[in-house]
Amino acid sequence: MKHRRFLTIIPITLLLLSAASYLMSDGSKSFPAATISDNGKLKAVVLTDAANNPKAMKEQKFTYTITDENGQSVSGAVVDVSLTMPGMFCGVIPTRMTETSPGTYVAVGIPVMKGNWTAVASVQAGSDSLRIEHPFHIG
Ligand SMILES: [Cu+2]
Repeated sequence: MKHRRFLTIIPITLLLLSAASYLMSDGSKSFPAATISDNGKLKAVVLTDAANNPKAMKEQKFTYTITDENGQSVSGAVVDVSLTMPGMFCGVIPTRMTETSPGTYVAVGIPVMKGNWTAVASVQAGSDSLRIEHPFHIG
């Protein structure tokens, strides 16, 4: 009898453990690696640097690829990116921007705490502008 009771405890324990690990998981899987924004004039694709396991207080890279309505790379655009936490008041974190090749812009910034973040970018190319919000998670 004792043995049988013990055997029923195991699946219940496993169930509780899996529920706990689900609740404690950081939910980063629900965040897209890439975000696309297209207004017919400008198109921006943002990629989180997945190789750099995102950590608070560490530099994080975001790569923006900007193209025009013909799919041509847009170089010389002003791409301004800042990092914010939706629903929190921990401020707006600036990033530094480098156009690493024509149409490819890399923003580097430091998310200061764990949680859900948004990289908010405004792109200005000539008279065209585009806004793109890229959600990401810092575990
Ligand atoms: Cu915060």
